[in-house]
Amino acid sequence: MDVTRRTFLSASAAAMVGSILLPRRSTAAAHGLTAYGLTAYGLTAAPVSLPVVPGQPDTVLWGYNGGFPGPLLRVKQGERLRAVLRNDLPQDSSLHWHGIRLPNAMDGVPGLTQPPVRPGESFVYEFDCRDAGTYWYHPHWASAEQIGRGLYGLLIVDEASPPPVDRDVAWVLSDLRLDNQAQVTGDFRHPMDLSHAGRLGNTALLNGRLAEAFAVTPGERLRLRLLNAANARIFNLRFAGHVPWLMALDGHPVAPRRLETGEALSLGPGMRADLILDAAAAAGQRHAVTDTNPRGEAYRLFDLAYQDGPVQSRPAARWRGDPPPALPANPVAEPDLARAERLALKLEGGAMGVLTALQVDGREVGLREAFQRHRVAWALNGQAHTGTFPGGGHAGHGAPLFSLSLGKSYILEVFNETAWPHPMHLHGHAFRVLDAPGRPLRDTVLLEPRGRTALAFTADNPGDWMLHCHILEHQAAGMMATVRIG
Ligand SMILES: [Cu+2]
Repeated sequence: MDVTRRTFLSASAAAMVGSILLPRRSTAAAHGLTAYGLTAYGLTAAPVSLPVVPGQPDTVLWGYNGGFPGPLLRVKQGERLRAVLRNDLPQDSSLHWHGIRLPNAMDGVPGLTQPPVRPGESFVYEFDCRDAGTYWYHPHWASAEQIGRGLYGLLIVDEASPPPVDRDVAWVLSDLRLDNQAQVTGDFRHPMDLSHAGRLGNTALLNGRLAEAFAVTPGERLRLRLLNAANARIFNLRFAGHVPWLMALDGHPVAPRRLETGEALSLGPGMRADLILDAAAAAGQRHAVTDTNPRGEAYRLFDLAYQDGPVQSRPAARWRGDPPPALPANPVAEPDLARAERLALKLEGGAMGVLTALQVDGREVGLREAFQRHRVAWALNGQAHTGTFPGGGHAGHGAPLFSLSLGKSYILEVFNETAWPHPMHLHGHAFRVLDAPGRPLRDTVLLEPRGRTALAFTADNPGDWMLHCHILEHQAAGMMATVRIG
């Protein structure tokens, strides 16, 4: 299948979704302007109409440069990225670079790290990409609506020597809540979504399309870069007939290990995983990639469809079964566990919770009143922040939840005292998840209902950083805070 590099698959209503083939440097240079180790992109946020559901009318979305998802940005590790955001939306916006350890002023949180980018205005982001891996960008203004309408894209930072594979492809997983004309419903901040599981879509998407299948070639080795860009859906992926290697989580390498047969790869909103998958079946075969819905029922996302007929590339049979080499570690400072200061973070509130009163922007209120008057349903250590109301920014967060010393190590002990899962995201840093196998470095960690975890990190990036749930309705309904470093 002929696929235009660097763009998402054609606008046709084809049932077969092709790959987003990730370009090597020469192709990227044709789109991003590269000079002296700096790659520059322009990103215009604007309404766009695209075919999402085959056989249905085009869907009106918000996208970057007319695309959904937005264009794939790509730089080499150690290089500098410049991205000029132009806002042609009917409301303010910004760009946040999820997972990138960058200077605070480039973090894209309006009201906290920069003023909002008004309609018709532009903002220049520029920073070094120190860590290789799979990252993404999205607005941090009215995130639930802006991401829920389609504003996001991938940022790939290439290792100096990427592992040899036949194809390097991205799977942006997300969902949309569509009406029967395939239009995005306008019920953002629905009370039920705010206080329960968030805005779950009714149409799960692969690379911005409702997909029947993803085409693979017998014998090829694929590097799959998975992103969960959904507002609230937690993907639990299973690969029938395949045992992919897990290579990286949230951009950071892990010791390669095979997913056990039937083992689910769990990706909460905002999370990424890099896999290496050997396409070992024969031409004509189809194997399902499945997800489970919040009720625990499995459904088919799409099939891995082995091409019938002549093989297009000549995949190297040499891969078959060989363990891939580990990706090189990123230059993240190891936290000093022996000397780390311990901090407790309690996630509270929501439907079926035990929280009865909390502080909303510093004022003590009952949870019922907080919800009715402020649409606040969640708290962190008894505090909720309503910085997203009435606009979409983060002004008025008040005092930081934690004030940390620059360069010191911390262990954040997180207790989920709610009846709901929460993918908790810290900006500007990567932390080690101490109780997960292999203690992976991540920027987002998924807590199960009543679950707990411990996160270790070095507070080596000065500034005011967001700490929030990446179920965007939970964030909007109070589940966010700032962490001050330095
Ligand atoms: Cu949450």
